[in-house]
Amino acid sequence: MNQETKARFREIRDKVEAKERLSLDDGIFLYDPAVSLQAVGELANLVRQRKNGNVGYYNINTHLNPTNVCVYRCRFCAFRSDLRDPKGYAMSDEQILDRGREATENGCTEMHIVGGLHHQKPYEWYRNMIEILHSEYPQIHLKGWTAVEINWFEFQTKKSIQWVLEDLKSVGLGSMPGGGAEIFHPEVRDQLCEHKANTHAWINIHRTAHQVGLRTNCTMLYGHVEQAFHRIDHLIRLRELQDETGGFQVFIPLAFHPENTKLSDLKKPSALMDLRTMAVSRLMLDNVQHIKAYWIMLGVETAQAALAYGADDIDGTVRHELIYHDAGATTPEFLSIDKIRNLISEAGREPIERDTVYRRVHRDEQDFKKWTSGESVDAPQVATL
Ligand code: V47
Repeated sequence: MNQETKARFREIRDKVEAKERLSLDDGIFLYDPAVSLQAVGELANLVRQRKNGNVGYYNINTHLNPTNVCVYRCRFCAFRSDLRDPKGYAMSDEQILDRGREATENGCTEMHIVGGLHHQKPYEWYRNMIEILHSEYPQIHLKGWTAVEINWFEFQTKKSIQWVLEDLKSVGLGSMPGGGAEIFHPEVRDQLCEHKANTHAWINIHRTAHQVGLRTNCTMLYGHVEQAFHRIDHLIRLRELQDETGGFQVFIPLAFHPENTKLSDLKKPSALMDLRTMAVSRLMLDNVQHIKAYWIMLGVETAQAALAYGADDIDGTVRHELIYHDAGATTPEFLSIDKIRNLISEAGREPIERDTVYRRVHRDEQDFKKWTSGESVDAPQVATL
């Protein structure tokens, strides 16, 4: 770094050390290639250590993508299908319940449920899925439906967001994943997915979810047509909602995978870009407790490195993930519990199993499939809404 860059970086480091909030300009500066990635990473690592100690969280989870048929045609998506396409599918209740049984046998604490917006399936189909899974397998936490799906249910039912969320909660929805956020700035969003839930809708749905007592996650899809300004603008919009509600548990930066998408001419972001985005996210989102390095999309090695660049969580063992694997991800289909624990230990962190809402999981030593959730892993003021 030259003298000028060093001096500007020192200003930012002083702010971080003093726990002062970073600005839009600070965030954009941290993306400047002239700023050493190592230096940005070290600063993010300081914040990670301050917030979460020497720990790497994981969970035991599975995915359920009940249909890939979708009314939208997002340009970054390789998963969606038309109804008549041979690839198109929609799962039966029996297939869905089978997944619940398999998850229980594998000791899963969480099922991550997202899919397409199938124009022939009414709201009741989506609701029923939550209801039957929850009544048959009540111990599994159902983290389901992104804001994009909730927006679609609002349209289908002609009811309010609050009504939809309370209705789903009443049949067993436990929390919401962070998908569908992409990039909020309209200059980019309109190029990626002009028809689906807009930024206002995404933010408002998460706000309402927090108000009705559902914790949610948040994401950002990077490495396509956006610039540093759009990424930092996105992070600041999330930070503002978090100031208001405190309902986000974790932020997950999602690296774009171009294969089989309408943007397949673009190159996948580099590992260096992945690590910088992890670190900048940790630094900008001073009010979000956890940052997740989703190993499925980063690859195991980069996810391990990310634990020294601001991330404190690497998601779960994962089974049946389709969104990234359809887009060319070469990561394994799942990781065993031993593997996930080892990769966290190798990165110098203590592996701790958490449940979806960041409570420590205690497993029966004789039978690992039996477990209970204990105390929150977070400080009390962060753990409660
Ligand atoms: O919204 C879709 C992204 C998201 C591609 O909440 C793609 O714990 C890259 O949100 N290349 C869904 N990204 C996944 C998601 C998620 C993942 C893990 C954990 C959590 C959580 C949430 O995946 C979509 C979109 O932003 N996506 N296609 C693609 N080709």
